Amino acid sequence: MTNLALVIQRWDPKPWVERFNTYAPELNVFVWPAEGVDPASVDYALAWLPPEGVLAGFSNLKAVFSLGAGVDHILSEPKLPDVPLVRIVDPNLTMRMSEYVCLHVLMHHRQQRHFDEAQRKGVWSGRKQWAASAMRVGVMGMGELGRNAAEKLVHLGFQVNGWSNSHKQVEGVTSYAGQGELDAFLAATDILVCLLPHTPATEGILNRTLFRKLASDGPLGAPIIINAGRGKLQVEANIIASLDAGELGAATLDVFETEPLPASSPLWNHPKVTVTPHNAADSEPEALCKYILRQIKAYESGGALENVVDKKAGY
Ligand code: NDP
Ligand code: OXD
Repeated sequence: MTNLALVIQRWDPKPWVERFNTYAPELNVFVWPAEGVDPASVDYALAWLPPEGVLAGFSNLKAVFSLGAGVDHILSEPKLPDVPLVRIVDPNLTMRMSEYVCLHVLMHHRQQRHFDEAQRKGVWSGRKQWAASAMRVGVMGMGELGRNAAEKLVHLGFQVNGWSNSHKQVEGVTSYAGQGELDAFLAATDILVCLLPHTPATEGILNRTLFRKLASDGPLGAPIIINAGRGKLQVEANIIASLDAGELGAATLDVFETEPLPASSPLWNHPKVTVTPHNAADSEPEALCKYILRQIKAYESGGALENVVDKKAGY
């Protein structure tokens, strides 16, 4: 019998168990900690925010699956077993992220926050509106998610630039790469969309020094940031300082230094901030169970795993 342990914090594991039982009744799926189950019998760990030390206790593990696209929550485990770490790359998740990016880029571009406020006050208040082609959107992180979002933004008519470790060829998108081209990328960005992973190299990258390098001559008067990558990429005190100083015009934040966002955070009530609860691209058990099961089936039959993480790179 092949044993799958769901090691999940903050999410309800029930829908995952139900889907695995429906699609692969021949596998033994249980939520960890599972009474009476020997950790040495676990073949595959399916993890979201696994508590420290749990994965290290599975001594005969064949692979770890992250239940999300990000893997920082697993790579932070000091004694991670030396087995392949697989992450989610799935159209369902990718499309959700592109929906989120388009929604928030358009919300800022169309100045919807102003109209919401005007409606609340009962004021008929028009504003000058630009075509998408007047707006430069910069996507930091041109991986699976960034690339798809960039393509959608091109279709909407925006001028789109992308920044990543290596250069990319995406139709309609100007590619920038590495530290050497970061300043030029920022100087050409009115709306910054961050879809970077959290690694030692990216931690705190969204800081005041970076915000001051964004274009300040765009149609909206001040640059906008949208972060749906990870909270540890951003310095929240710097975001607030830059918003208050007018260096940033507004921010949409889906991820936070501490999650859930503490009730005491000034971000909750800041007039220029839109907060969403780390749900830009939820992991949907129905779609993702099928992806994981397809991979396990192939691996058990001698095939290769897909989307294996380069642990040294950290993403
Ligand atoms: P990928 O690994 O496919 O892409 C990561 C991109 O970031 C790559 O283009 C990579 O460059 C670039 N990158 C990494 N490090 C650096 C660096 N130091 N400097 C410049 N570029 C860098 O990841 P995904 O697109 O699948 O996911 C991105 C992140 O989105 C996840 O790690 C996760 O944190 C977040 N996420 C958030 C969700 C949410 O609901 N808020 C949902 C899902 C994911 P290169 O291509 O050259 O290697
Ligand atoms: C992910 C996430 O990494 O939901 O998939 O944050």
